Amino acid sequence: MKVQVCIIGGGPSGLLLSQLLHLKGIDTVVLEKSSRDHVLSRIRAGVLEHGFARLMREAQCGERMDREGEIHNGFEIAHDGVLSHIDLHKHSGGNSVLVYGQTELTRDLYEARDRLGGKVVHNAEDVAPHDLTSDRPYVTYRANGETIRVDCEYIVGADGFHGVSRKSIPKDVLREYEKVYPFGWLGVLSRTKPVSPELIYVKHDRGFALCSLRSQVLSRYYVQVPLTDKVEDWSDDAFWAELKRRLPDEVAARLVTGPSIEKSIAPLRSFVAEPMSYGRLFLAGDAAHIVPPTGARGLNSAASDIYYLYHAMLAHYQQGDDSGLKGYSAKALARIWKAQRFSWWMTMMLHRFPDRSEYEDRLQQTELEYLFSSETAQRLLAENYVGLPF
Ligand code: FAS
Ligand code: PHB
Repeated sequence: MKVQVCIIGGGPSGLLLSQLLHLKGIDTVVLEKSSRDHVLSRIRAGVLEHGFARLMREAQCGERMDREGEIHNGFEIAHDGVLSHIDLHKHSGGNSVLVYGQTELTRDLYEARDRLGGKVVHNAEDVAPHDLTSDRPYVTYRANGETIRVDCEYIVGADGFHGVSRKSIPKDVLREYEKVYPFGWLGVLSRTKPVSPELIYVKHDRGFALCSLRSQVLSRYYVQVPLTDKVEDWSDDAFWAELKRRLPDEVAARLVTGPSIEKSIAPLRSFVAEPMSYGRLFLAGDAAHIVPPTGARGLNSAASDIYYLYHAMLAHYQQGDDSGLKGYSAKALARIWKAQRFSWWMTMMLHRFPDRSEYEDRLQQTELEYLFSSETAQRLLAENYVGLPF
């Protein structure tokens, strides 16, 4: 097989880039190690920056997102038993976010690839990039017991945190920055009416909680749990009881509970790999960076990588201009680190840290008090949450 761009990973990053390049006549293939059903079985992000939504529309994949997604102009922070509203629309100069689940977004991308006849290979085993520093790189993978070679001009590693791409960059070239948090998020998806029309982030002495949604009949809730907890330790009843303990009374009183249709524990980490390119390999999305989901930056950070890489590839193929490819890593990292900072800040402000000093606890309380007393602080939060410019 010979293509211009070989994309490793059929998650949102890889699919979105493949779709955008295809629409400009650039030939790609996506190599995904799992089945499509497995990719679509994962419950992940729920909030899209307006920049991500714009990219989906440019990729001709925004129709159902715009029909079924919910525009949110703000969210609540619950603390000390009361709700305080953050007006994103007012404090970000008129921007908002779109609440639309990553699962549905990925489904839309797959269907768009099918409509265009895009090449997506599922169950690709032992995917391996080769000759990254040559001008004729290639990728091999195994399917039905035979090894297949994909000759290409560029390789995009969009294969997530556990993928093969980042690990293909030599150890003496790659620098990794990481912070692991001493807790995880236990998440539940339930076919129940959301407790609130807007998201509620909860700071409580028992730990963080989050009330989110996928639609008016599908709710997504999280509670902070110790890293030692296992999902089988948590019955549905135990989850609902703990969530109610952390919510303000009037919110807990109207919480509609029901059976979980998905329940999982995700550890929280902050991670960045530099550089995000090596020879003809370019990393995008979770392959290069991870944030704690507190700031809803995970999937959204992938969007700016895809935007930069898309325009860099266009400049190369349409004008023979390689400045975008040469400058991709520095440009992507500049925005990635701002998303890292914001996600770290939201996480430090809202979670319970078991080994924190009393001084640090008071500082955390002061962070919230300052936020609610200062429109400047709220503008800072809002401009990051709706998405910094690409
Ligand atoms: P992905 O990991 O989504 O996709 C990578 C793809 O590459 C996968 O399909 C994988 O099967 C494939 N792959 C891996 N190795 C391969 C190989 N060797 N060969 C071929 N294919 C390979 N973000 C938020 O904004 N809000 C949230 O609430 C949130 N919750 C999350 C919960 C969990 C448990 C996780 C893991 C992440 C969460 N995220 C959240 C972040 C998440 O949404 C990511 O940012 C998003 O999936 C990034 O998309 P991709 O970069 O495409 O990576
Ligand atoms: C979600 O709906 O899954 C979600 C929303 C906002 C976050 C994290 C997760 O900050």
